[in-house]
Amino acid sequence: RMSTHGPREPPCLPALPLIGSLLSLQSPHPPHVLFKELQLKYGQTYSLKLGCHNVVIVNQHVHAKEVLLKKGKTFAGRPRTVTTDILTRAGKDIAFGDYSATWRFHRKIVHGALCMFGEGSASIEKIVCAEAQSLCSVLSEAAAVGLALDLSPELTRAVTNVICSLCFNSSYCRGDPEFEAMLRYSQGIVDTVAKDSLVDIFPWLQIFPNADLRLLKQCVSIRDKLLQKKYDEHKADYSDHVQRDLLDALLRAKRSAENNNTAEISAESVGLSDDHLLMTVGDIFGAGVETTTTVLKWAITYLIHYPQVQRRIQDELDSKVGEDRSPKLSDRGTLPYLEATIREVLRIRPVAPLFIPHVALNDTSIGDFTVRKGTRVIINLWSLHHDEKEWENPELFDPGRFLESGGTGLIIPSSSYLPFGAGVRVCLGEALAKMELFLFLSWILQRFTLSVPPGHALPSLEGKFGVVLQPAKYKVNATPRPGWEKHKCQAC
Ligand code: HEM
Ligand code: PLO
Repeated sequence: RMSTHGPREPPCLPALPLIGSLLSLQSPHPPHVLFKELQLKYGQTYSLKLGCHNVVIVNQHVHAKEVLLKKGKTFAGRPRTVTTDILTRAGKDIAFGDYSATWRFHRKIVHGALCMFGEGSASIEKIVCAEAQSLCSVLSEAAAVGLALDLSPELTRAVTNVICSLCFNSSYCRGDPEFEAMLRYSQGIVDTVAKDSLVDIFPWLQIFPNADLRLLKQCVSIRDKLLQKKYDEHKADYSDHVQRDLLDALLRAKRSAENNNTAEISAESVGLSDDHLLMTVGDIFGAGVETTTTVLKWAITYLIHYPQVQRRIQDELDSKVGEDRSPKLSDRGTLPYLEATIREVLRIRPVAPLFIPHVALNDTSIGDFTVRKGTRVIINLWSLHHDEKEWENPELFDPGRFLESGGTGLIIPSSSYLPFGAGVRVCLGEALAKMELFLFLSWILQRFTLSVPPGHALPSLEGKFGVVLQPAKYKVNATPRPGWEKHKCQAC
């Protein structure tokens, strides 16, 4: 028996040879909920074995911040798994790529490009507003004929076109077959990648026929063709003098490394191969679409459940923006209740409830527990955002918790709140996502009141677990608000 004073490992779930703790993980609940419940028995930080891999689960914010911030570099690794290797050509992207010089270099280029075209630039605001306009005219047309809509494809197209402009300087019209194909392959990927499915735990299972793996490979091959087409088009009319988008920024970095023919910084050695470039835009494109769309869908789902919240946002819009003009980015500071609502949606239904697993690059520790090199660390954001010690009534949807008591100033009432992660692996799209969420929601709510059609049940608040936590599909009535009935389709 180990001394109580010496270094000790986190409490471990029962584990058998070969299969590890799999038997203790059988549950009707999705993993983030199960991992939250297991705290009662094993404490806030515990470990388990998935196949032969040691995994530590962190359910509490002090330990989470130690992993992400204080020891960020030590925990900046990513595991290689069967499914993410298929998606990213063995980790040649940013999100699933392991910590390395190549990874740092790509992150830096993308960060620079997003700053230049994205965050805070006037052009991106114009792009988002044009998409919001087009989205609202689709809602108007549907309302005019009394049609209830599944908003998912419309929201996805709006969000896709924003990231499409940033990545490829292009966009899709309604019904574009390439867009329809994208919708299908992307859902296929979300349904099958990186959910700690059995093949990711036991790679040898690949040798057996497996429907999920087949679907993933099919979807990835369609995606790769689309990315390759964009890449070839860009290469064909690339110029050093104009930088239209993210892909141009990546191509420029590649050219400059190639011209700089010294041995240390050749294009290959810093990881600027065609594969790397393709996988990096693939990441930003995929993340740009699936995350923001998912949050918009959750926001609308909650607004339908809580009409009083919807009304209060509309009151705020009426008094601060009025009905003679559309909302702008510069209105963000004057619409705190909308901002608080967005924060609350990101709390109660985090897009990535388990983040992406981190890996310890050296022997290290979390709190008093020792952690060996190679251990996978899963931050359970669901536990952080539903921690009863940190949040009053955590299951309740209440944007008011992000407002000063009585006042209108915004606050973050608990440090157990990390919707975009933190540190070395923090989300690259946070600023862009927040801009889009603000503009799309303010445009929609200025013009429409959202509800389920009479006689329909309220949409489920239970998410479908995957690499992102998605709400179920349902139909929505968008009723024009007084003064907005007259506005017919103007944008198309
Ligand atoms: C990573 C959240 C939107 C690009 C992440 C992580 C989270 C997150 C929790 C993982 C952090 C970790 O593993 O420690 C969100 C949320 C979004 C959003 C809540 C929307 C509201 C976006 C957008 C983009 C993006 C729009 C693209 C422009 C990325 C990338 C990574 C990432 C590339 C991987 C970073 C790395 O591993 O180094 N995001 N994200 N995200 N996000 Fe986002
Ligand atoms: C979404 C489906 C796309 O077809 C491919 C893709 C690429 C990047 C992934 C994204 C998917 C899901 C959300 C991820 C993103 C990278 C960072 C982001 C995992 C699988 C988050 C929230 O961590």
